[in-house]
Amino acid sequence: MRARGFTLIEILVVVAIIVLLAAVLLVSFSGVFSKSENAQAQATIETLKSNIANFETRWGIAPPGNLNDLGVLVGYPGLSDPNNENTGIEAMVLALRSRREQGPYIDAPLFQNDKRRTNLDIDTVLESACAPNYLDIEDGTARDLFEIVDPWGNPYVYIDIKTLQMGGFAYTVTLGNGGTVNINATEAQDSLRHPVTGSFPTGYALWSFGEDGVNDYGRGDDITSWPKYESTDE
Ligand SMILES: [Ca+2]
Ligand SMILES: [Ca+2]
Ligand SMILES: [Ca+2]
Repeated sequence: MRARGFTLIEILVVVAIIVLLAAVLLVSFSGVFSKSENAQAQATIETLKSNIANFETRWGIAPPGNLNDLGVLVGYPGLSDPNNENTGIEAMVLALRSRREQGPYIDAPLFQNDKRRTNLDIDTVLESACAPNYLDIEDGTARDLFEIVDPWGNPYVYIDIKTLQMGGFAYTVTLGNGGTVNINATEAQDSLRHPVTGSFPTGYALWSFGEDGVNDYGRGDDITSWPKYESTDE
């Protein structure tokens, strides 16, 4: 019996199997990655939900979703978003930064994470509003009107329920890629109303546009602070 090498066919079969395995692994890994981004987005929402709950315990209401209402709440009625961009999340983050009533409430690791905390529309809050008798923002910290962004670089959207019920608001969300998306009251009210009960999420609505970067007002692939509605019309 003489030793023989592999035939060409045998080698080709082995190579084909290796290529197939690599392809399968690649596909399943990319699935894992997008799943882990969704999980990350949901985890950030859960963190903010618990921060909001702490604020709510002390102040009796969820953080206002616009700077005018936040100004009224802290006794500085002149407060407003200088550029009408990213308004909801900015007001919420600013409220959670207040040291009043045993704040700040915002999760420190989240707030200190430069990949999660940005200021895409480059705006600031008035210095006088940061004083101890108003917002009481920690001395020496930035006066930026920060947003918290999802794993795809887009700001979360936040609307408190009073603002949602009142309607009449409209502002722009600045996306991570420089694009913009309009948020308006009528569309928000239509989409955030439960298709069967007709009620809004309790207290506030906080959502990510999801992997597609398109605002579905909490439907589609969006990631939400409330239990997502079963789709009735899709
Ligand atoms: Ca802004
Ligand atoms: Ca901003
Ligand atoms: Ca979406």
